[in-house]
Amino acid sequence: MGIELFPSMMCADHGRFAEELSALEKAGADGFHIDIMDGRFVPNYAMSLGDLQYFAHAACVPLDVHLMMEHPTRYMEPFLAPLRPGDTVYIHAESDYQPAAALREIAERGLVPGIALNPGTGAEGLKELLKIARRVLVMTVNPGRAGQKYLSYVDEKLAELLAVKEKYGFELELDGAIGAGTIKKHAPAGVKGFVLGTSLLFGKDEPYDRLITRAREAADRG
Ligand code: S6P
Ligand code: MG
Repeated sequence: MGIELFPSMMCADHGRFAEELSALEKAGADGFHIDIMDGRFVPNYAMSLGDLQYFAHAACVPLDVHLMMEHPTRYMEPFLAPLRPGDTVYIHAESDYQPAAALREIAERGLVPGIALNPGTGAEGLKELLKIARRVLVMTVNPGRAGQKYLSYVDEKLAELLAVKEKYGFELELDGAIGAGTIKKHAPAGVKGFVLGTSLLFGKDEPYDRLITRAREAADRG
């Protein structure tokens, strides 16, 4: 099953980004998930613009940039500038009066436009955005922190989005408390991307390559 696995670099060792990047690429990571927080849309800060510039410069695989910021139409530009064609940028549907305009700007720069949805945001009313977004990031925890519990009520919305993903032409990705059981359940249903944080990848006693291989096997066993 062709799933994509994105280590969430806010969970990596920030004092050893070069070693982390190299080990995760060797282990088969499909891209790096970069969490950007503004302290307003979510009550926290994660990776910096400098971190994003470093990964855009050093990574061989695509970046998966998750903007948790208010009004991305006004504030996202510096975070788009370092990116390479094919990198994905997710803005939150809840974060702007004009999310469609933000998605359009991302696409016009040759980047992949993505829409992220808080657990409390339903799929109803998103039809027009789904026509523009090429990827949808379904948050399975309330954004702002790593190490939370998976919110299983989100599964109903996920099923609704899976049912229309071919019609509108987008891929689905899950972010928040992703373990092998989640991958095993949702990959066969058609979820393409999974963000890997402390639940499956970071702070474990096993090497990254073994953990990533096991995550892929979970998808195949589903
Ligand atoms: C949360 C952020 C996520 C986390 C990820 C951590 O605000 O958007 O990308 O980094 O959820 O994974 P885990 O397994 O610790 O929940
Ligand atoms: Mg994220």
